[in-house]
Amino acid sequence: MPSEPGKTKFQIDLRRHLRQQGICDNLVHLICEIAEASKYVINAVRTGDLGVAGTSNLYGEEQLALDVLSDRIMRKRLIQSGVVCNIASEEMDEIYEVQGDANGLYSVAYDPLDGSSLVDVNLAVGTIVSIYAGCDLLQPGRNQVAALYILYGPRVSLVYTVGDGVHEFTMNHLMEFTLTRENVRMQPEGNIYAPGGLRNKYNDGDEAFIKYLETKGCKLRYSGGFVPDINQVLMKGKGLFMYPALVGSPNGKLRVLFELNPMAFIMEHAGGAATNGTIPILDIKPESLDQRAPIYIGCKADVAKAMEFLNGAEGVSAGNLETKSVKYGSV
Ligand code: AHM
Ligand code: MG
Repeated sequence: MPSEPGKTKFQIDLRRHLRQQGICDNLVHLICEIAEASKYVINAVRTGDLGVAGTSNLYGEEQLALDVLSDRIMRKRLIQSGVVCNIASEEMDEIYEVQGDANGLYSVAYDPLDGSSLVDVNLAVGTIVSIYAGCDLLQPGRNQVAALYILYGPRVSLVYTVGDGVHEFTMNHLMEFTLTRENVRMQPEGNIYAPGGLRNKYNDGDEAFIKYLETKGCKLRYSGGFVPDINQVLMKGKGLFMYPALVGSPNGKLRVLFELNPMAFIMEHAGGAATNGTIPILDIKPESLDQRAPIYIGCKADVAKAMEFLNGAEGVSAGNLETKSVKYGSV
């Protein structure tokens, strides 16, 4: 997309860029409100209480004070936006109904502070957001009208798509998001890999795939934070992130609604791919808010290669999770 006459692309702010996308005013407003909320989240990350909240989320995981605070910041802003009907969050047990009339409104699923356990060791974390038209949140990710994430690293960046290219904005000294990369594109294949999960719980197909990547000379680049790990693959335009099925966790760890769908939507619109090992992430029909799935996401050829290993085409079988659980005991 061309920059406006008289303006370099570095001077284009988020609202102006969104308006150039030809989307409706409500969606522009919603994304800008989420961007505003992120300024309070980053303030909480930088200065907030690092302790536990004393509560747990719907996965039974202990919530940190930062998880709860970030969730409240996001939820309040979404409610007050006036353009949202339903909200789902990784930190809430059920859907929060803001208003019943879906006409012209949006529903939002989000992870307010993904990787929050990394804040106390000062690693990068992020907010991940998925947006649908209307009230239905349990629909395939392909129906998203927008997806974005905000990365809280040495700099704060926001990456979004509304289905027409993927664009990166960076927060400046005035806390405004200005355009830094337009139409981010993935190369066909890459040389970096970010493998999540304990490797001694991998099945034979995933193990063989990792050995293939190592032999090929790919660089290991894994931070433990989904947002920075995906952002690296996306901004370098090459490589792959995976969080596979594990012994004792056949659906992996990451959640379809809050983590996988928005990242898969962004990755596909940048020319990459995302699969659960069988079908594209975006074609999964979620049945519950807490649904998880394995994920392989990044360059098309790398994702296809992972699937070849998983499906036995490279001479190994993926179906050994049971024998592995015997080998390693109950996990
Ligand atoms: P969270 O939503 O509870 O923060 O968990 C998601 C994070 C991701 O950022 C990361 O990819 C993954 O968990 C790492 O998990 P683990 O270290 O447990 O394998
Ligand atoms: Mg998360």
